[in-house]
Amino acid sequence: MGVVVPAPSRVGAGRGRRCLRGGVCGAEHRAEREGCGNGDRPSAWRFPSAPLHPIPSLWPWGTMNVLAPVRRDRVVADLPQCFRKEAALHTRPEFHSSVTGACQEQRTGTVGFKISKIIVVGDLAVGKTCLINRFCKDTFDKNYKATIGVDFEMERFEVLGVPFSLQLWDTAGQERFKCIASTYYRGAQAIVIVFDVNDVASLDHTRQWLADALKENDPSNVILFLVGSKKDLSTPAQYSRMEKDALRVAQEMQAEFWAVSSLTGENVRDFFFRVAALTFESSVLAELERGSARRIGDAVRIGSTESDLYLSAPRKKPKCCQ
Ligand SMILES: Nc1nc2c(ncn2[C@@H]2O[C@H](COP(=O)(O)OP(=O)(O)OP(=O)(O)O)[C@@H](O)[C@H]2O)c(=O)[nH]1
Ligand SMILES: [Mg+2]
Repeated sequence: MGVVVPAPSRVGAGRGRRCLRGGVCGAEHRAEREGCGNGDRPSAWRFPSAPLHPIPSLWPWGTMNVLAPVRRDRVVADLPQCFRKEAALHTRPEFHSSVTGACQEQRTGTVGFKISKIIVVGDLAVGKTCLINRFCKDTFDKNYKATIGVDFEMERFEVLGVPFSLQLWDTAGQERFKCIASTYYRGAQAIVIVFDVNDVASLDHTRQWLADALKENDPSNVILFLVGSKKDLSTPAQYSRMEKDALRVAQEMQAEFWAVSSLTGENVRDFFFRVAALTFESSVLAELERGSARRIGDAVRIGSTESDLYLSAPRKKPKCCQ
């Protein structure tokens, strides 16, 4: 689709600008640290303005690792806990033991080099952009400026000693931009569906947002989060009424539920740490599974005669071998 993404709604300030070449960029451009090939270097590649503390232990691959260093406050040493046990992706107190073992033995394959794509969807003005900005830049803008198309931010973590990057895609909630935004849904590892805890209609609409996002992704390969925003605006009584409904929706979707406030920052950091940790855990488990599948494949090849390996007639030997 020859989409020309309109001008960004919030220019500069470290937000990722879109590829003006059109089509799907995102993860596909991650290797293009020089930008999108059209001179429009995504601004999210700029290093965060906060002081960085390169930690030597964060660089097990030495000069191979060309991404920005990990900030000290992005180090995940223990599994961050869920917000509500009733709607959690899992309630284990620690990382899966095979994941911990793989990290200790540096058997995480390509996970340390990959960038995981997280898409953030939901109705207009529910607070998607503010949520990302609170975490990535520790800022909050009380004025509403609609996101036009999509924006993205990069966040680098270190999880169990392994570098891990998240690309956070902030999509537009306005109907007129939905078509553009949905072209960026593909290849997500996690889908974050945001609603406003003070607006029951926005909770109802989360089912449709999920359905649209899953059209572009394999449901068995993505992890889901349902996030209620603007918690600061509801009274405890209003909030607890809404939470019952939200937990039900989250259970239906098999999503993990969180409630946050980007204004006060309540739960925002914990939420993104949980996203990073669970995405990391599932990436390592997938990598281990791929590794063992490869080993089983090798064992089959070693133990087989050539005739076992080919369903059709065995390949002819080259003339020189006859
Ligand atoms: N009180 C309060 N207001 C919030 C919070 N989060 C967002 N807002 C306000 O809600 C409005 C919309 O926020 P945005 O983050 O721009 O909403 P959005 O979901 O990105 O909207 P689109 O880009 O149009 O899809 C802004 O005026 C914000 O200041 C919050 O946690 N508390
Ligand atoms: Mg927005």
